[in-house]
Amino acid sequence: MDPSIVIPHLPDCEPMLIGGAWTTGTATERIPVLDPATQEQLTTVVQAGSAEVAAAVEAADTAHRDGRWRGLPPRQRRDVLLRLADLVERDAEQLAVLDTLDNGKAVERARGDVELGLQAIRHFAGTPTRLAGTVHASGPDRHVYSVREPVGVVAAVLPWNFPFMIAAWKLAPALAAGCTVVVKPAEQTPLTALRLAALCLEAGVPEGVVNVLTGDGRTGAELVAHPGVAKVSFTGSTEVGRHIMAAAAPSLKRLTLELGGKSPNIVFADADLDAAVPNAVRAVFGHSGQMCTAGSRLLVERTIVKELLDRLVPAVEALRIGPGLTGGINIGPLVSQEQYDRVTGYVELGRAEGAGVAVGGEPLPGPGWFVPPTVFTEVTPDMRIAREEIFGPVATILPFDSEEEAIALANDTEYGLAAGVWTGSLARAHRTAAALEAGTVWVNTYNEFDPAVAFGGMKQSGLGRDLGDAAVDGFTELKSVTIAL
Ligand code: TXE
Repeated sequence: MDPSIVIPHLPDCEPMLIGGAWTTGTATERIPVLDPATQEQLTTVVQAGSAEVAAAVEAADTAHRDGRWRGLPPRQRRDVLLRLADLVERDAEQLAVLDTLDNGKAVERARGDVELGLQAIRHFAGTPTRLAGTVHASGPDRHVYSVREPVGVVAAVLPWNFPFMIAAWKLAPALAAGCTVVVKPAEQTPLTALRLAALCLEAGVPEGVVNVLTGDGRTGAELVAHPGVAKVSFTGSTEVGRHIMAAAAPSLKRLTLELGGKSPNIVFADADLDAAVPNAVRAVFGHSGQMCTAGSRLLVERTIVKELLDRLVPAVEALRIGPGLTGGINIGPLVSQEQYDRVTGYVELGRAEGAGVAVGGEPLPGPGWFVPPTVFTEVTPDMRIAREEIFGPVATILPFDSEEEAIALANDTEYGLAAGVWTGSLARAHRTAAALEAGTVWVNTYNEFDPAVAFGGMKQSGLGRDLGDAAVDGFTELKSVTIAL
C-alpha cells in the first residue's frame, strides 16, 4: 500500500442520517460492507426497513413543506453549496480512500472521481441565483409568466461504481433546485454518501433536507414506491430501472433513469492510432470496465484490425492489476462476488460462442475479486458478449467495411448511452455524430465529463439527464401563472 495513505477509522455499524440525526433506527438487520481487494469486512450498515423509509421521507417532506431550504434567499443557498464544495475539497483524500476501500478502484481514479463530484457541486452552486422564469407576451390586461419550482422530495438511488461522484452529481442539482433529498447508496458502497451527507450538515444545509438510508434493493424499492416521494433519480441496471418506472406509475413520480450501456467505440482507418489505441484501452478497461459508458464494443475498420491489435494487445498486457490502494495500478478488483461471477461467466460464454481470445481470459487466484483484462476477437454482432452489458474488463472487437456499416452496427443495440468515434475526417466526425443513437458522442476522445454538459441515455439506457441545465430542470416543476389585471 502507498505509505502516505491513511485508513480512516470505521465503526462496527455506520448510522444513517434521518431528519438531521444519526441513527440506526429500529431495524435489526445489518449488511456487511466488504473490501473487494481482500474480501474482508470493513464495517456494516443498517438494512433500513419500512419504519426508517417512512421516517426519512417524512423528514424530507416536512423540510420541503416548511420551506427551510427552498425558502432561503438564493444567494444563501449558493453560499451553502460553495461551503460544501470547500469541505469536500478539505476531505477529498479521505473520501477517495473510502471509495477505494469500499469499491476497489485505483486510488488515483477515486481521487479523480471526487474531483468530478466537487466540480459538479461548484457548478450547481451557481444555479440558485440564476434560476429564472419566463414572462410571456400577452395582452394589455394580462400578466403571464412561468416559474420553476422545486419538485419536492427526491429519492436518489445510487450505484456502486462511482459511489461519491454520482452522489454529488445527483445531490448538487437537486439541492440547487431547492429540493429535499433521501439518498439510498448502493449496499456495496455506502460510505462516501454518508460522509457527503455529514458534510452537507457541516456546510449549513438545514436538518431534514438531506437524509441517507442504507440498505439493499428492498430499501430502494420501498423508498421509490413511497407516495411522499415526488421524483426518483436513479443510476443502475436497466432491469431495476424498469421496476422503478412501474413503481413510479401509481403516483406518477418524475423520473431520471441512468441505466446500462453497450457503447460502441468506432475506429476508422483514417484515425490517429497513437491517440485511438490508448484511449480505447482506457475506455473499456478503466475502472475494470465497471462504467456505464465503457467502450465495450470496439468497432474497427477491417483494413486496420491487424495493426490495431498489434498495438492494443501489448497495451492491455501492460496494464497493472492489483489492490486499489497500492498506487500505480490500472485494474482493481471487481466490486463483489456477484460481479465476479457475472463477468467470469461472460468470459466463459465468449469462448463457448466461438470468439477468439487475443489476451486475458483466465481468472486470477483470490483473495480479491480480480479479473484480468480480456479482448475477444472474431466476434459477430449476434453473440451475447457483443449485445449484453458485461460491466467488467472485457472488450469485443467487431470489424466493419464502411461508414454505413459502422453506424448500423453501432446502433444495433437496445442501449443508447454513449459512443466514441476516431477519425481524421471532420466531415465524417459530424456525419457519424449525427447518425449515432447515443446520449453522448465523443469524437477523438472518450469519457470526458463536464458538469455543464447533460449526460444520459437514449433508448433503454434511460430517461432524463444528469448534469447540465437539464438536470436542474428535472428537479423542478414548471408553473405557469396568468394574472388578469
Ligand atoms: O445494480 P442494481 P446491480 C448494471 C451493470 C451491473 C448490473 C447489476 O450491468 O452488472 O447493473 O448491478 C438499488 N428498487 N449497472 O445489481 O441492482 C440497489 O440497492 C429500487 C449499471 O448492483 O440496478 C442499488 O442502490 N432500488 C449501472 C441500485 O439500485 C433498487 C451501475 C443499483 O443496483 C431495486 C450499476 C429496486 N427494486 C450497475 N433493486 C450504471 N448505469 O452505471 C436494487 N435497487
